Amino acid sequence: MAERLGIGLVGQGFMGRAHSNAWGQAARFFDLSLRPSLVQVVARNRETLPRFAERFGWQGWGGSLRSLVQNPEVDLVDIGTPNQLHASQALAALAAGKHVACEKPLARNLEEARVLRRAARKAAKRGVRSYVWFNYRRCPAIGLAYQLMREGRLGRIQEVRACYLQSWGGPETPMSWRFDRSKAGSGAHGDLNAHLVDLVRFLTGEELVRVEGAAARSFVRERSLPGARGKAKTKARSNVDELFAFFAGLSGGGLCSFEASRVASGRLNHNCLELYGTKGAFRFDLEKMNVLEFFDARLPRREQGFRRILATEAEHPWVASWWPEGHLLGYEHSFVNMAADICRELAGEEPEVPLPSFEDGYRVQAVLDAALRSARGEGKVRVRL
Ligand code: SOE
Repeated sequence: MAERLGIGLVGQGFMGRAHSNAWGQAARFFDLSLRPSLVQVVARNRETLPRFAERFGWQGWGGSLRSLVQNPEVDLVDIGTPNQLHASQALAALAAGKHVACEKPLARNLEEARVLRRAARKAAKRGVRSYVWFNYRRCPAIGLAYQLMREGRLGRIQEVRACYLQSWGGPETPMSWRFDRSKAGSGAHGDLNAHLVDLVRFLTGEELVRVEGAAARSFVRERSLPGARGKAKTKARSNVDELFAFFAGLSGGGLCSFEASRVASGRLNHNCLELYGTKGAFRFDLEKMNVLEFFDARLPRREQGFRRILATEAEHPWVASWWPEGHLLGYEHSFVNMAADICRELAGEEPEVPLPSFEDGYRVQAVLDAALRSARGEGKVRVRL
């Protein structure tokens, strides 16, 4: 009989749904010796929470964060709330001896991330684990790229081009926490460059050590307040970047460009990574998430060219737990794969691909922070790891 891993979730929004689905699906598709049990979900909106809990199969709902972190049935606290709540909620869970899986970015700024890293290191001495939902590590095509990189198939990485382009951030989008710097920390930068920085660190195995230059744009100054019709105040100030680009140097000597945008007209979820090494190259595009394009410079020149690998074979990471070859996976599978790997790691098994911890979350935040300082005029900024 498999043991259970009691999950407590905070938040019922986009990530609350993605994480609930992941915990609910993991044991249906993966053979787990530690199986998620959806114990309790808490969230601000108590009106919609019972329906949410019933739809996703939560055994209990409601109560305070305190009731959740004190619940003896809860072993892991999953934080799917807006950025401004991550630090207080993660600290409360770690202090209560619970494992934590927190949405990205880990924090709003480097100081918050430093406090969380310190708390996670202290909790780790008691066997408590901390994770950050950098879910794209668990797209099979990225998992394949990770494996090939560990085999040295690209040689020394000289150039990385990373962009995450969306187009939902125009003036017609109403105000939310994502557009308030005091709540989000930053805009597209912390939201999307966070994913790119994690993927570059993860795939190259190198650190980003210095930001060489950065620039940002905020195109939208105010946004309509949802449900404010007829009220005195109908608009709120939007004070985050819609576009943030920067260059950073890798510890191995290579140079990376990063570009995050919420106003790239026509781009819906264009998370695109290109790695260029001395022996080959990769290209990944989330909008074609099952494909890894691979250029192998070791082939005879007449046979060279970018190959399109459909990472849907049983040999590719996580795929054997899903469908026969060629049947494709989607966005939600990256979260299920991560939930399954967290269960595996907490059961003492070694996942095929490393899980992102609060240490990784901190190191991502350190790069984001250096880029913000560079964009504010500090020029070349060393990353404070
Ligand atoms: C932004 O819209 C967003 O939801 C990010 O916050 C997520 O991290 C990304 O996976 C999809 O886009």
